[in-house]
Amino acid sequence: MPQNIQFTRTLLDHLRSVEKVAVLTGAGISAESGVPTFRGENGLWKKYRPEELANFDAFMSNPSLVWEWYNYRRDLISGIQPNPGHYALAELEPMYRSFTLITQNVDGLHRLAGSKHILELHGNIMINRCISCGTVASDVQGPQDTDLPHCECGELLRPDVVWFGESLPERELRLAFDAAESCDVFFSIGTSGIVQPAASFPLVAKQNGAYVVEINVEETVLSSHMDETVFAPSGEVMPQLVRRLNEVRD
Ligand code: BV8
Ligand code: ZN
Repeated sequence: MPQNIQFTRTLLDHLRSVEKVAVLTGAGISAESGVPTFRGENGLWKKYRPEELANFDAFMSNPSLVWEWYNYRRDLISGIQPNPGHYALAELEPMYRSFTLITQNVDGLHRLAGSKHILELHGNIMINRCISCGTVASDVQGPQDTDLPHCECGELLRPDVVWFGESLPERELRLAFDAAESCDVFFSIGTSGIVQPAASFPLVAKQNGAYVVEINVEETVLSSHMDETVFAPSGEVMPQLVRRLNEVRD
């Protein structure tokens, strides 16, 4: 039975009166959909080393291993659905004049849940891109067995995600900073706050006067900087928050 979450009067009053809300999500918001996180107990980085898999040099030195890992994750993701936390964020969006959902996740679950204004900072795992000419192929599966997917130009295809050491997409990064700098309330949901530059957004929001709320099942490096932290699963917290806000509006 989900626990009854307590929200402060300050947060509820803010959310009933402000115009601009921004959200940063990480792997934690997809955990209740069955997607493993990166740094939790059975996190992906526990079994694999990111240096060996989520960077360009690793890919070029062993494309089959990296494709094997991404296919394993694609299989994991293709069978799952958004959870109540994703749906609650989609419900929240039209309640504000300006609502920006910044995600580090590559699983596409926010779009599937109906969110519209999404900034995918780290790309999308279901899309392939040519390492040379940049052609994007969204319906191509990775290699089965040994053959690696190639572009018409003859070069290798890679998953269209941002690897360590690679810069984030210009447009998404700029819009994310704009949102963090100008919002009235900023949520950090289900992220350990370790990966840069994404982890800087809650602090940018705070520095620009936003009321910053963290929703996580455990303390993170961001917690001490937050105005409010709700320690509970986002799939329970977010639907209850939306319900509380709707109560007032009826
Ligand atoms: C860049 C995509 C520069 C691929 C990912 C110092 C040393 C070395 C390197 C650096 C450094 N400082 C900065 C860097 C660079 C590096 C970095 O940040 N390294 C870290 C590890 C220190 N950053 C980069 O390389 C970035 N690029 O900086 O470029 C540059 C500049 C100009 C020109 C050229 C280059 C690129 C970063 C992107 C890397 N790509 N993934 C893929 O997915 O395969 S990172 C990976 O981590 C995922 O994208 C993931 O989204 C991201 C962040 O992880 P989280 O989402 O936070 O997940 P995590 O498991 O950590 O935490 C989950 C949380 O959820 C936990 O807190 C848990 O408690 C909570 N939770 C669990 N269940 C629930 C829950 N919360 C709520 N409810 C629940 N039910
Ligand atoms: Zn090509």
